Amino acid sequence: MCSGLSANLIKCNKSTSVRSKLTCHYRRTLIPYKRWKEEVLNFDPWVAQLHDFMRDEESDFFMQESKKTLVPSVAGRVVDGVKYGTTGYVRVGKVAWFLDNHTDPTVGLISRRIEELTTFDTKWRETGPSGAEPFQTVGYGIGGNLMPHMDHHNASKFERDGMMKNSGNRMVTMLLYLNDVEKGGATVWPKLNVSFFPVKNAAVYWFNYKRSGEVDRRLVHAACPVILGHKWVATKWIREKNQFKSRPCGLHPNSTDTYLYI
Ligand SMILES: O=C(O)CCC(=O)C(=O)O
Repeated sequence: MCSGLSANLIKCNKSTSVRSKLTCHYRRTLIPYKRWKEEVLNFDPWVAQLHDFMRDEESDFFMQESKKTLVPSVAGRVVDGVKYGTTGYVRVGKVAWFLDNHTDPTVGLISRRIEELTTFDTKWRETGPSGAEPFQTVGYGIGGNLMPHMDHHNASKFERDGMMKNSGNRMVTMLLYLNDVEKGGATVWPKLNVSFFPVKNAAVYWFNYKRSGEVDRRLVHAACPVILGHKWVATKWIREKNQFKSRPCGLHPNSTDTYLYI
């Protein structure tokens, strides 16, 4: 999957009815005149790419600013007796965090852009329920990767993490690709046979939870090793609780999302 070959082959072999749903269209936003170019990578469950979601200078800002505070990722590791992550996966890469009230307005601007697009509350708040986490950037060097995992936290983290109690779990993942990678570094969803190779300024998003509130395990994903160059991404994890108006629980376990119909 990391080479992209099997995913391309499978895409071609998909039935016409499935392929007909992999559309490109303009996604409406909360701002009446604003649209984003969206390409459906997988219809059910939904995984979609937004073309040119960022501007060069915005992506460059995140990359350059991250370098000042990067620390090795703890994902999948045990640090001071605390286990981070849901399973035995490990990330080989470095991370930095950006609060929305960062002195540079770019951070708040991109957060608001995601809010306009998704209609979800994307604000991180120091106290009380937050709509989302601060941005996390990840820098992967050659060989950098992240093993297959789901993004939601497990129950034990739920109990000890104040944000989990106040804001709920990670409902949506929005991945922003900050640079082009010379070789490797695809994000892959093995159960869906989807591979996405980093494209500077693109964003990809998906729902980790079904509308029934059940974790959607089909969305297990991984970051393939970088073979040549570096890879930089920024992630916004949108939390569940504050989205109850925009994405209410479904009336039956298989309720789908109305956003699928543009
Ligand atoms: O870097 C990627 O392509 C995926 C990152 C990811 O899955 C994560 O940070 O949870």
